[in-house]
Amino acid sequence: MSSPDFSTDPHRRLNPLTREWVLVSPHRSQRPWQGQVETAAAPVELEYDPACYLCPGNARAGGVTNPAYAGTFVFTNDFAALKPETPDWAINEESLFVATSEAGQCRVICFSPRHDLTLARMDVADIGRVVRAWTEQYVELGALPGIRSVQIFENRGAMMGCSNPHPHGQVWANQTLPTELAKEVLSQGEYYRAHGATLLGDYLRLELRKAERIVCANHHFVALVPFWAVWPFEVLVVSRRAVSGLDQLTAEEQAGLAAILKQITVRYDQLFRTSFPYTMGFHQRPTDGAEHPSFHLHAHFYPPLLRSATVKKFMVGYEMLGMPQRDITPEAAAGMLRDALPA
Ligand code: H2U
Ligand code: ZN
Repeated sequence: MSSPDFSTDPHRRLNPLTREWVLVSPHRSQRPWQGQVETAAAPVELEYDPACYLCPGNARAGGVTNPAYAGTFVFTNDFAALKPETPDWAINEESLFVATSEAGQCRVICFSPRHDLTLARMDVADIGRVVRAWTEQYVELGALPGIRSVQIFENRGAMMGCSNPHPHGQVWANQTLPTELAKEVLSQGEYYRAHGATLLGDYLRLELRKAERIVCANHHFVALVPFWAVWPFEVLVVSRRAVSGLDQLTAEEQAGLAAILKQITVRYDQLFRTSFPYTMGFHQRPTDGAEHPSFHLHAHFYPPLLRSATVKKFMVGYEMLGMPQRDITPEAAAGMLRDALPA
């Protein structure tokens, strides 16, 4: 066996959180593109949009009027995918028709009353208020009987299916563990039992030593392009201290999280010279009452843009039928994000 050359040889990398593989084909980033070209999102200029259903004082699609809120604002999703009063049932016909009812709640969190802001354009103190709102929602929804997981996320940009440029995110809380969280609970649990430390804590220590994929860091959080990244400029944000949820962060760590979120989103906007689209969200311990010391709080950023603001990655062909694949290596992407801002 010869020694690996990550920058030229096609190879597979393992994601230890999900136990899924990604095919890395570094040489392919040179290929020409004559396919669909997206238009880069222009920044929103209006501080208040009378037609926006999230701006303070405006009527929402469901008919309710928003209060004249000044900070963050949380409301129950008017078109919730999950509802608390769902009747309880399960079917299983010969293991081929299997279904169970699913109860839960969905909420929307406005990050700011200002229609024209994004996390990248907000100041760190205001992002800190968003971190506290996320924490309150995790605690409040997680404490409800029958709620075993709380998923906090943000869809940013029309390309990611975001319905409105007003800065906002969502929380879905439900009875069972969604697929991605279930995979991470399993692998982190097994790792913890075998090694007596969290998987992401050990991984972070190695990444800091290698210093190849780190994008930015502060005293409490590190942002890096994971070794197993699938999306072109995917970023993983990991807490330096092994905590299992936002509720275990100290006030200083909350501020550290707010600061690193600003760092990442500003780098994205700088590198692509656009209001950068992504889906981001937190993975936290299930809220089933168990302690889950194996679970290490983190956030994933999944941006669809490839190379430029106008070329988007599609998960098609081999990726739908076989496995995910990437062209630009995580090492190269991390370097570009690092260089997007002066050190
Ligand atoms: P995005 O985060 O993907 O943009 O979705 C916004 C959510 O806001 C979406 O789930 C909800 C939609 O159901 N919504 C309301 O609850 N009330 C409204 O008036 C419009 C949108
Ligand atoms: Zn608005």
